[in-house]
Amino acid sequence: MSNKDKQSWFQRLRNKKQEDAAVTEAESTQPHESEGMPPASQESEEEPGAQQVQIAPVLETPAPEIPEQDPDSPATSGDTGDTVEDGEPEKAGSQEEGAQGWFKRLKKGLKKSTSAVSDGITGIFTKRKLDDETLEELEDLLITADLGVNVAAKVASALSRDRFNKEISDEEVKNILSSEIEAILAPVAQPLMLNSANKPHVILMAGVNGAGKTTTIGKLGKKFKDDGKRVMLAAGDTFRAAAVEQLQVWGDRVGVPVITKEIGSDAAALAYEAMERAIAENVDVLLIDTAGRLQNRDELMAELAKVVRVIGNKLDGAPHDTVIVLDATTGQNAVHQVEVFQKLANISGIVMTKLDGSARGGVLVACADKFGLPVHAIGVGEAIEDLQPFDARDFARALVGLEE
Ligand SMILES: Nc1nc2c(ncn2[C@@H]2O[C@H](COP(=O)(O)OP(=O)(O)O)[C@@H](O)[C@H]2O)c(=O)[nH]1
Ligand SMILES: [Mg+2]
Repeated sequence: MSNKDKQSWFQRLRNKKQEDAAVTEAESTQPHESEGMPPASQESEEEPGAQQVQIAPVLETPAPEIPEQDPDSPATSGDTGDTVEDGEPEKAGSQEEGAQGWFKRLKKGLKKSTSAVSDGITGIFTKRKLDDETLEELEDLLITADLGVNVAAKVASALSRDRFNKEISDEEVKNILSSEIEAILAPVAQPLMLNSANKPHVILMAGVNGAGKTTTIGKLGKKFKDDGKRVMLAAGDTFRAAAVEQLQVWGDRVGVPVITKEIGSDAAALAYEAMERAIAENVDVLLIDTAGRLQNRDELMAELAKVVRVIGNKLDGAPHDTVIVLDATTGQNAVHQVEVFQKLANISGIVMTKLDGSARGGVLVACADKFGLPVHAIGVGEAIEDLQPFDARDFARALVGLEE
């Protein structure tokens, strides 16, 4: 495998990070259109694949509020998908800030989660000692911010190790907290790597309806295409007409083929057809969408198992990645979703979306701590550039409100 093959778009984006500072004023003020769910009217005018991936622009307009799902009932609350397609994509064209690095973009996206953590710490540690009382308050704060009981305890013990009964500033607490979070996140920050020996490299996207599967497939498809890969998408959520259409729109937009079947047809049959075509057409990467309805778990489990079996029969070792897409606004429910889907399929990694609309971004730390699964990417908005490679240090520092 050549180095170029090994280099994922994530790594390239990472390299681009350094270049962000150099983005010119002219570039940064140039409007760019919304990528969330492109209106059909734009499709005809747009040359597929012609659009450049923009790295730096940051949206001035606030991210749309994502309604919170009921944390106690993942089965029904996650199923927001059918209405999702009607949602207005984020208006990205009007105003953009000047040259901004990834960090600022991430920080902006995480704003709500950050203020939950950062303001709380300042509140607790202003002119106070690190004692049992403040430690308990800190633990409560971290649990409330969705980092999980285990992470909260770890942080508290790290803090008390050498600072107990001493005065400590909020800034010091934030630094220690961010180091602890970074240590938890570093081992899981692993980009989605395509292996060019896999023809095609098959990625199965799982997760509850509304989590961001289809959108993430569209964004990844665009990035891979821009990386010079032959990309194919498969509309494996055969249950919902809107879901198939939504993927088709992304395919047209990105300029890559989308394999579809009639609504209600067997997802495994669709997967089989997609595999055949992908192999015949020498595709590099096949991204397969799946249904996310959990109302009937047995049915979904059987369907997913069959899809996986069919894919594996067509190509040894496939699917090469089975990625669960999680919606950060669901807080602790995201942890529960991983548990559920691990029983349904052999989950190999995580993408977490909607960190922008959420005050519960800390759940990513809880997931990392609990499952140790690779976190491939995070979504901090609806634009293509808002799907970012996951960087442990950046995330940890942004979350607790520190500078880069
Ligand atoms: N604000 C925000 N919205 C997102 C993000 N990722 C996805 N979405 C939106 O979430 C909604 C549901 O996404 P979709 O891909 O249809 O979910 P699916 O049912 O899992 O396929 C869509 O309106 C997306 O545009 C993100 O990172 N930030
Ligand atoms: Mg979908």
